[in-house]
Amino acid sequence: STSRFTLTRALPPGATAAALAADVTEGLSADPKSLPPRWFYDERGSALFEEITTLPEYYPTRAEHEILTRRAEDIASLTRARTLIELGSGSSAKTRLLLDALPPDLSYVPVDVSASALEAAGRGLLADRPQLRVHAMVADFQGGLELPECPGPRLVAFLGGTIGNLLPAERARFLESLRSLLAPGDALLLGTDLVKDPAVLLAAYDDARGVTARFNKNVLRVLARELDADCDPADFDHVALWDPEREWMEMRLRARVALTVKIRALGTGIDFKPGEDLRTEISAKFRPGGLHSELAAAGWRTDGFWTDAGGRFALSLAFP
Ligand code: AVJ
Repeated sequence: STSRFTLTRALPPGATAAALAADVTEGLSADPKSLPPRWFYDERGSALFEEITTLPEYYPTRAEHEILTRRAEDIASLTRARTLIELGSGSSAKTRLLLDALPPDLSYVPVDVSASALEAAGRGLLADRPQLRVHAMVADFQGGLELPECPGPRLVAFLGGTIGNLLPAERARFLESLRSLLAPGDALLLGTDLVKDPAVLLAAYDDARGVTARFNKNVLRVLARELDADCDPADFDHVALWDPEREWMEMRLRARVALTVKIRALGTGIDFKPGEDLRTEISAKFRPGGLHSELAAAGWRTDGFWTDAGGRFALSLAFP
């Protein structure tokens, strides 16, 4: 099965550390302070996210799974895809639903920043699929993708609602550059969380067992390990809030007291006032009309739009 698995590194070694240093330098000296959410996902953070997806309050994963269960066959026949490219591949439960509806000799291209996640997921999928080929790509899909030569039509899946982690301008740029990468006949399957009762959203981002709080604070451990920072997770509170104007959830880390986070690798210290926030994530929630116009503005024609029975989450199928 070795010949059916290849792994390409589109990220030069050290690129990740340099990107973290740049994000920290920029985000922690800004006012208000912020960090991009991609830094949550080291091994521990990825495991905590997997745990979040099983919590009673965190509905998006189950809602999206419900839609895929019902619609995978439609997606396969509407796209006739021979290559599936999955951005931010994560766990493979949802991937399996798509793979099982697509042709058995499919080329599967999972794209992720974590080589170890790609290895584990890729090999697991190959085990019971003798005709599948996996071309894993270590890449940061926000920084311009280079896709391997694979048969068309190609279906790009960007699931989970992760597009909501981008600011509106970043989203527009991302959707445009993705479209320019694809050819006529290729397609995009986009998962988006929908606007709903703020109480439901707040519970999903601040669960009773505190798993999301641990996930949020995990970024402090990443800073401690990668940049020799001396931050103590116990000095911060987990905060989830709904922004009704911009219709996004935010996660923040709120300093309990005045403190200075020394970042030895960068030779700096970051001062927090008591109660000062560091924004660690936005997670935008969409309305069908707004989503459709964002896709159209980036040159996509939406041909499929499906929600779960509860109307909580949506999958859109769009063509360049
Ligand atoms: C994996 C980015 C879709 O935004 O809901 C889970 C991450 N943050 N709980 C999301 C997350 C807080 C999740 N995404």
